[in-house]
Amino acid sequence: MLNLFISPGACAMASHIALEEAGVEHQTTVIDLRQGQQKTPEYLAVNPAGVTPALKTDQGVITQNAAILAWVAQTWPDKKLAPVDDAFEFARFNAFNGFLASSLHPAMGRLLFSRPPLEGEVRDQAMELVLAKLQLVEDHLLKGPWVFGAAYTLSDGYLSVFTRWARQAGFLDAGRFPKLSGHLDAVQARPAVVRMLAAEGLSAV
Ligand SMILES: N[C@@H](CCC(=O)N[C@@H](CS)C(=O)NCC(=O)O)C(=O)O
Repeated sequence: MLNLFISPGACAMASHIALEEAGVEHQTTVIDLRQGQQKTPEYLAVNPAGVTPALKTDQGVITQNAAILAWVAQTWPDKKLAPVDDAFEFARFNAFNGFLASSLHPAMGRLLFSRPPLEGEVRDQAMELVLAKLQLVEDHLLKGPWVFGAAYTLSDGYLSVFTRWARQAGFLDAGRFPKLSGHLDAVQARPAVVRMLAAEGLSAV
């Protein structure tokens, strides 16, 4: 059976949502990041990079949310979780996920999870960078109602990880980011996401 290594509330939620949306049987294994379980020999044998998520499949382990999302969408094409039949549209799906992984996620991670926490001008600059990236999504990348328009894709669940963090931290201002705020509400209302949140012991924010 598929085994997804997760850390509740962390970015592995994107892959967890994907498995729930696909409706495939899976189990989850919790890696407690605060306890440093991502650096234990047992987990490093699964993912030597020492981060979650990692997905154990019959063929081996897949790491990186963007890769797991593409694999889920391609493995269960009938679920229509990404435009897998159109090379151009699928490239755009991967480009959006690449932006989340390589741009928005690192910027938010630095702002919210730096230890020791950022302070003063350094924190202000980190916040400006995050707000500029959210503005890019608000103004250009999020077509609405879903990222690519009328059809929900796994990019929507992935984006919601970061807007969830932003709302929890108090800077997903619905006045400045009306599309992103409405998008997060819509994602959190999906049955698959409700199941994911319950399985991770979380609530909608
Ligand atoms: N680009 C990777 C990022 C993975 C990542 O950084 N995961 C974080 C949680 S959101 C983690 O496990 N951090 C633990 C650590 O850095 O020690 C992905 O999307 O899979």
